[in-house]
This record gives sequence, C-alpha cells and structure tokens, in this order.
Amino acid sequence: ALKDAVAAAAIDEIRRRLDRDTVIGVGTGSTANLFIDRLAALRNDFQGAVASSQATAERLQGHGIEVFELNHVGTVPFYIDGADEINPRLEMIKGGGAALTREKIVAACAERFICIADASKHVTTLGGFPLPVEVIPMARSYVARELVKLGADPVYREGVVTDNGNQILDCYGFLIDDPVAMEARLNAIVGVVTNGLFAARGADVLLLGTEGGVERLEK
Ligand code: DER
Repeated sequence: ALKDAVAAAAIDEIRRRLDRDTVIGVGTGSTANLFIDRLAALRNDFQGAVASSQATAERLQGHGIEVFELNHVGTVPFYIDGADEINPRLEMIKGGGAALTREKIVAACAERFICIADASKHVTTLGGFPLPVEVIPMARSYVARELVKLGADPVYREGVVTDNGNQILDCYGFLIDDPVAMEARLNAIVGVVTNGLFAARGADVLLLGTEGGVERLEK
C-alpha cells in the first residue's frame, strides 16, 4: 500500500507538466512497476518513455506506451525510480534489481530525478543494504579482491547477467560515511562498469511512503 501511495504521488507530481512531446525516464523494480501501471491512464498526454531496463521497456510497451532509444531523445524532464536505500541528502543505493547501469545512465540525462520509496528505504547512513557493483565478467575476481581491500565482503550474484551482459558483486559490510567519495573510488577500479551509489547525482525529490501518508522531501 505504501508503494502504491508513492506511485500515485509521482503521477500527481508530473501530470501537469506533461505535453504531447514529453518523453519521460522510467525506472526498474516493484515500485516503478506500480508507477508504470498508473502511467498507462495518461498515455495520451505524453509522447513516450525511455526505459532503464528490458523489463521496464516490456512493461511500458504492454501498456501501449511508446519506448524510445535514449540516443534519439537526449535529455528527459524527469526520471522516476525507486531505491534500495536513500539518506536525508537524497543519496541512494540502487541496483537490487540488477538494472543499476541503465538506471544511472537515464538518471544522468534527467533534469529531475523523482525517487519513489516506502519508509523502509529511508536511512541515515547508506550501506545496510549490500552495495551492488556491476563488473565485466573477466574482471570479477580482480574487482572482488580490490573491494576486500576497501573493507567490503563482496558476494557474486550467481546466475544473474545484466542487460549489458555483465555480472554483479553485492558488497556487504561497507559503512559509507562519504557516498560521493566512495562512488568515485569504486568507479576507479578497473573492470567496474557501475556501482550502486547514486550520490554525485542523487535524487532531486523523494516521495516517501509512510504510515502517516506520503512525505515530499526536496534536496
Ligand atoms: O534495482 C533498483 O535500483 C530498484 O530501483 C530498487 O532499488 C527498488 O526496487 P523496489 O522498488 O522493488 O524496492
């Protein structure tokens, strides 16, 4: 119910800003899926969407919403997506759904990142949720050793291949007191494609589902 409330709040957040040329960025996961299902009712009020995963693209198309290639769109006015954790500075850990690379790409092209999350995702310090790191398969063991040097306990997400043909290490035991610095440090490890810290470019608005209703927090 909390996820549904924030999905509805995201529709209210954007509906007056849609016109027939608008293409919006859409995230991945169970909360994003509830948003997509509600977006269907507005499909004649905007042009289409850029998807952050194959799964999201298929769900959008299933609702008759046109999906565009990002290279043909450029920027999008908003990107709506969930998070695994989000702190008061609207920095996030994402990647629980293995879509972190394309999510981060679409988010980079968005003027406004609207995060939709239930209260369980709201934390003071990031790192309770294991930090996903997308790696080039041949580099997996090398990256794992480098992550251990940084104090993490990396666990290979067996049987998962991302939309980009890569693999994921989930890093347990990271206490991340400087998300921006850690994001940059992880990006510097050869073989890392993307890490799940969305801190340099966090969210701009958080719609947080709480028992008392939806709270709107802005950076
Ligand atoms: O994988 C992701 O980044 C998803 O957005 C995830 O963080 C949120 O998924 P959920 O809405 O199913 O909790």
